[in-house]
Amino acid sequence: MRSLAALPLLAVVGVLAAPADINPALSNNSFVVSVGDGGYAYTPNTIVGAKPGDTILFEFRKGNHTVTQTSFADPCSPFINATTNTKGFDTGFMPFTEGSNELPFFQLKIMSTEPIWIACLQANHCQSGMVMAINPTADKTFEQFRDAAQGKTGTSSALARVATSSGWPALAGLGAMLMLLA
Ligand SMILES: [Cu+2]
Repeated sequence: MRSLAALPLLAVVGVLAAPADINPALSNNSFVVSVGDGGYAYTPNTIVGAKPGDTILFEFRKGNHTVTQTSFADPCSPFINATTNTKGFDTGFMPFTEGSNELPFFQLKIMSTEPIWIACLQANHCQSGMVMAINPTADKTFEQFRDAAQGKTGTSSALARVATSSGWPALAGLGAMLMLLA
């Protein structure tokens, strides 16, 4: 009886050790988000459980949109930490040409489990609800973020930025970075 009991233990140890030793990347998840397909929308508009090493592929399927890191407190403005001068990632405008065979895309690499807030800064798209949350929390939900975005009035901050920006795309962000794929 004693020897029989020992065998399953050995087997369990072997199974657990194998994936981590052979290929750590197996545990990473890939998500795909469609941009603009359903009007002013990211589909899906919420991703939960994203963790460092995961990737999110944004496919720009219609219109002309951006994937811009913003903040919970200011949903429709590009993220910037004024103290450290840390900025967010920003694809800039990614127009899709109707009838084209080429689908513009960007891949976002997740580097944190903290919430990441995203908006489209084309015209009034953000204010129309074109926002997205990665890892929202019970205290800071996607719905709260979207409601705040839609409560904004006046000229979108995006319009001012379009006229002055020459730094797109901005790849490095807070908790995530954009990667150009070959
Ligand atoms: Cu848009």
